[in-house]
Amino acid sequence: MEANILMQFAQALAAGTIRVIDLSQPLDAATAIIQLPPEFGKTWPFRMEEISRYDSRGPAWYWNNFSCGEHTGTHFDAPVHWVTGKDYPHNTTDTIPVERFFAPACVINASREVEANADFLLTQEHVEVWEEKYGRIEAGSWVLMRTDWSKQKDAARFLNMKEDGSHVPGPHPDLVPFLAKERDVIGWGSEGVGTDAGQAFRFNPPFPCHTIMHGSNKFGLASLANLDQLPPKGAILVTPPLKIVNGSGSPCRVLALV
Ligand code: 23J
Ligand code: MN
Repeated sequence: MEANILMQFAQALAAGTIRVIDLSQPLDAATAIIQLPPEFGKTWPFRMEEISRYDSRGPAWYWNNFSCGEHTGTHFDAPVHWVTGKDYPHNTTDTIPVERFFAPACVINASREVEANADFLLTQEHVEVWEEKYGRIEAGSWVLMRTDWSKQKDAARFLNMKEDGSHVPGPHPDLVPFLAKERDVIGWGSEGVGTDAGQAFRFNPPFPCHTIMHGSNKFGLASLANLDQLPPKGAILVTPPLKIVNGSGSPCRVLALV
């Protein structure tokens, strides 16, 4: 065995003893985008236009233009995304210290509860039961809520909009300060279109995950997939957003080392 830890890492990847799991959703024009009440500004959906494909527009090359909102598909939320996080230094996609894009993950499985209730909210009690089994959530860890919601491939079912808004699971408003302040996590990740529950605009405070996580200089990951392939503890996430100057977030190829 190679003594150098990075060479050990390379060998483990080559041997398959460390596997890489893709936690990202495919990104195309069908990718669901968040629907906010009509008085608010709108995010663009993902759009792609071919520039050339080995043809008269470019005989030897294929490439595309694309456009989308920063918060499209599997994406990273920076602290500056919310008004509560606007004054932290290094709170934008281009200034967050890059070391923070590598962190361990705790995966809490709520798929059974969500099957019975699309509005299920993960509570502190649920997290404490998880901690009794797997140990205390370590400072600097991601907390990922596994719901299997990402298995809804149809955008309408994924957003689950009703007369009274979207019905998608997320964190209970009382869980968020516990994770941010008592566990000092690096951020919260969920399989829904945003980090907050679909009905979170009604909560006190509204959008508690955005308000409190970003207000504590923490991050968010939304529209995650394949959380069912992760162990409850022990995976390392790789989550670099694009280096958008003053960006509030970006689509992100989220990878887990297992
Ligand atoms: C803007 C306003 C409300 C929400 C969001 C964005 C997101 O979920 C997001 O993608 O950050 S809830
Ligand atoms: Mn977002």
